[in-house]
Formats: sequence, structure tokens, C-alpha cells
Amino acid sequence: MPKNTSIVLPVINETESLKKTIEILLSENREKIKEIIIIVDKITSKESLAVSENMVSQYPEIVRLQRQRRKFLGGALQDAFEQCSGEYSVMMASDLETNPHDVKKMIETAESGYDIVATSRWINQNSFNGYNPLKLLLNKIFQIFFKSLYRCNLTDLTYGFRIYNTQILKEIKWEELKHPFLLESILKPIKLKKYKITEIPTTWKARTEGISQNTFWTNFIYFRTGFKILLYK
Ligand SMILES: Nc1nc2c(ncn2[C@@H]2O[C@H](COP(=O)(O)OP(=O)(O)OP(=O)(O)O)[C@@H](O)[C@H]2O)c(=O)[nH]1
Ligand SMILES: [Mg+2]
Repeated sequence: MPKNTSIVLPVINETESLKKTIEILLSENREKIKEIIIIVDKITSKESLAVSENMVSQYPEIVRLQRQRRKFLGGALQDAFEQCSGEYSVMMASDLETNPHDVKKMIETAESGYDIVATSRWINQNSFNGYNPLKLLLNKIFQIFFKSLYRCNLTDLTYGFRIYNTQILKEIKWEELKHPFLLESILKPIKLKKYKITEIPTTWKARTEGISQNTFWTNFIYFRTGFKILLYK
């Protein structure tokens, strides 16, 4: 199998965790990874930029640094996906909350014949480590509610840790610029009903450096996104 996978890493304030993410990805998937696109914003910290540049000089054939034109996390991911040239593209974070050790299994599962392989923190017990208890409860309710509205069998619709056949990312028209893009990017493919989608278990561990860009109140925009897409023809 040739190098067929593009990985997108959005970065705002990660340093050690970005470096570790890239090192794990390359040590476990070297023969599969065609490119790693680090996507940064104007507000990305100087320290993160320095680590990113260092990664580019250490792995010049694989790692690329790109500045986002659209705003926020959804905008960053959309900008980066336009540049992906691998057959598959991985959406994940650089803060080690998305476990890089799972990427190998995601690529293998996609290659076995799926258009999208999502990951879920709701398959195995105790998969959340350090998650806010109130957010966890709201998350559970949200998952059950939208799973039944969309009549799908995926159990973690909001988690931005998936591998896609790159074609899908390029052919769907995306709208959400903020974190709810992580939901839009699975609901639209589900709604289109023509893709083979599955999920595998994963674990989540709270970041130990930097801070999240997601505010508590942004979580409520996810409802609007979920209903809006449901009503599309
Ligand atoms: N380039 C870029 N990266 C971003 C932006 N917002 C977030 N990120 C990165 O995307 C990843 C995930 O974002 P976080 O802000 O940690 O949010 P989250 O973990 O999805 O959400 P919570 O679990 O609610 O904290 C992190 O590696 C961030 O640095 C953005 O506007 N631009
Ligand atoms: Mg995070």
C-alpha cells in the first residue's frame, strides 16, 4: 500500500503535545502518512509556531505549515482539507486529547472498505479522563437525542477525531466555522446516505498544556447545527 493518508493538525497553543502527536503518528504510521498539515492562526502562540517550524525542518518531506484564511477551528480545518492530497484525511487535535495511538486502527479500518471511520468515547466504559462532569452529562444526552433523530448507529457525533475518504471532504459544502463543524462534518455525510460509515472505540484524556478554544456556551450552538442539517432537503 502506498502512502495514502493526510493528517491535519490545528494548533493554537500546543508545544510538547504537538511534538509528541507527530512523533507517535510517524513512529506508528510512517509507511502510510503522505503529509501532515499543521494549520495555524494569527493567534497561534510564538512557542507553538517555533515547534511547528522545527517539525517542518525535522520532517521536510512530510510536515507542512499552513496559515488559515477562514476563521476559527472549523475554518482552519476546511482550509486544510482543501489542501489534502492523500486518499484519506484524518481530523484530529494537537493537544493529545485525541489519542494518536488510535490512528493506525483508523487507517486500517478505512482501508478495509469504509468512507468514514469515526471514533467514539461512548463504546467502552470510563473512556473519559478528566472531563467536566456536567459537560459529560450534557454530552451523553446530546448523543442519544441526535442519534435517534438521525437514525444512525454512531454514538459520538461531536468528536472531531475521524478519518475520511478525502473526496467526501472536498465534495460537501461546509458552513460551520466554529467548533460545531465537528458535528456538521459527520451529520452531513450521514444525511446524504451514500457513504459507508463506522466507528471504533477511543479514549479521551484532558490536555495538560494550553487551554481549549471552545467556550461552554459554544456547546449550545451544536443544537442549532443539529436541527438545521436535519431540516435540509
Ligand atoms: N488553527 C486553529 N486551531 C484551532 C482553533 N481552535 C482550536 N484549535 C485547535 O484544535 C484543537 C481542538 O480544539 P480545542 O480548543 O482544544 O477544543 P476541543 O478539545 O475540541 O473542545 P473541548 O473539549 O470543549 O475543550 C486544539 O489542538 C486547538 O489548538 C482555531 O481557531 N484555529
Ligand atoms: Mg481540546
